[in-house]
Amino acid sequence: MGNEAGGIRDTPRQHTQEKSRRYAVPCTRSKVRASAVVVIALCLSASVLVHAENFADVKPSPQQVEWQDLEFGVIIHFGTNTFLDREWGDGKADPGGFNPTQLDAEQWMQAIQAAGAKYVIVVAKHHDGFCLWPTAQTSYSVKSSPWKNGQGDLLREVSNAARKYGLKFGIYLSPWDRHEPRYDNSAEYDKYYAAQLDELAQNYGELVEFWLDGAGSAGHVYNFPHIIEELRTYQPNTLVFADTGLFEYGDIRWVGNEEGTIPYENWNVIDRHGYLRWRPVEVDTPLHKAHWFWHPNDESSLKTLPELVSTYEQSVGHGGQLMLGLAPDRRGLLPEADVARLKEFGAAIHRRYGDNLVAQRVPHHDAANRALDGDPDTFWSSPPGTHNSTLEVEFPKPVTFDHAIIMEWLNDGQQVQHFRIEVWDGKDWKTAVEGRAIGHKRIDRFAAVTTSRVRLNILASVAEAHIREFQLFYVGSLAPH
Ligand code: FUL
Repeated sequence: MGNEAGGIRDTPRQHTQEKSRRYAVPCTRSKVRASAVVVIALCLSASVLVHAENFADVKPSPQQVEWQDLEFGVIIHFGTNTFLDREWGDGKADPGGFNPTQLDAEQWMQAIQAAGAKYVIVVAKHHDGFCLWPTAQTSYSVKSSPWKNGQGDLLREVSNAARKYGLKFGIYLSPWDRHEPRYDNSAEYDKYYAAQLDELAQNYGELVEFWLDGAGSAGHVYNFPHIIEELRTYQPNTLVFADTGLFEYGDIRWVGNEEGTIPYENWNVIDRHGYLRWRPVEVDTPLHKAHWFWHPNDESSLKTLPELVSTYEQSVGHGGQLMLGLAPDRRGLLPEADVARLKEFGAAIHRRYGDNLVAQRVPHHDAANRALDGDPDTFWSSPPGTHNSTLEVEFPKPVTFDHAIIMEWLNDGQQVQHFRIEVWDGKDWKTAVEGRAIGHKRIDRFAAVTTSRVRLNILASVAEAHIREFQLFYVGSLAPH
């Protein structure tokens, strides 16, 4: 990989660009080795030409399938920044300032559960280097803070609480470290980072996701191949999130913005410098606009309910994963207003998508029922060898709807490449929605229609279409739009 020059950025606002910068990894090859590598590369590319990969042939791993089903997680930022009104700490904060007096991880989990999220990522160490667990690698941690007289372990508390509430648990460990003196020596810092990762990977149970963030690291050399090997040794099923700069190491890709939207079309397979991989997308966005950490007098930045619903529809509803940023306050609690908003959010999603009108259909006990039964664990396959097919729903009396959810069974790859939702007006099929990618979940909004016949018309699928669910809803004036 190339080693792009660039100093450490010092303002959070710049980090979106930072994420797109490339990390450097060590390169020790001699010229002789380099020519051998060229010969091997030519042979490999010849065999690649013979066995050309096709987008449609690439399938997810079982871990990716399971992770995509989670749909919605949260990421928690808490640390010395919380007490200093900062987003990016400079690494000089006194651990003595970290003293939440009412910390209650179960309060966090209750709010997270009410929002409908399925997993929790904790920022174990942010760019300031302060560690929320009593690591043996540095004293710059909760061990040196007054919280629980230096006896606390925030990761233990959060991982226990998460599991108690049926939520999966994961970790963010910032590579960029503004406190650790070894950061200036790449090889030494690699050892430090890998040792911390070992602690996290071995002591807090199964990690659903490991967040590898590129912010701040431009120009620094890391031995990521080794670091990821360490992680995989103890956590073979963890999915690594990686932003653009760490493209090679990720199982999940960054969406490229922090606004909470996935631009269409969203295909799960991407080209990684000449080879194709299944890389589902994750959308990270904070509950408070542009703030990952808690700040005093910041109530006005709390996203409104319509904003959150729109974020949901443009992330989960565009076939991706929503990662919502939450920030406990100086008490160690999620602020009451945030808790209330999370609860409203969960309730609003349930209200909009809790009453699937397809349940009112004329029952036909054929294979198509598996896409209409409201159970995403069953799916309908169009007849073998087909590249187009239709799935029709008939109602005993006309129903009115204005939203649809379609879910594709992805285990065998993303097959559907063009479809329409069509309604029968008594004479003809009229198009309500026309789209390309479906993917894990697709939510479409359209002008309300009233009909007793509707169909999903798959105009093109690479192989048989596999549909887990085709659902219809009337949202109407349900606030928010
Ligand atoms: C970014 C970081 O720089 C932010 O501070 C935050 O942690 C976000 C989730 O990732 O890259």
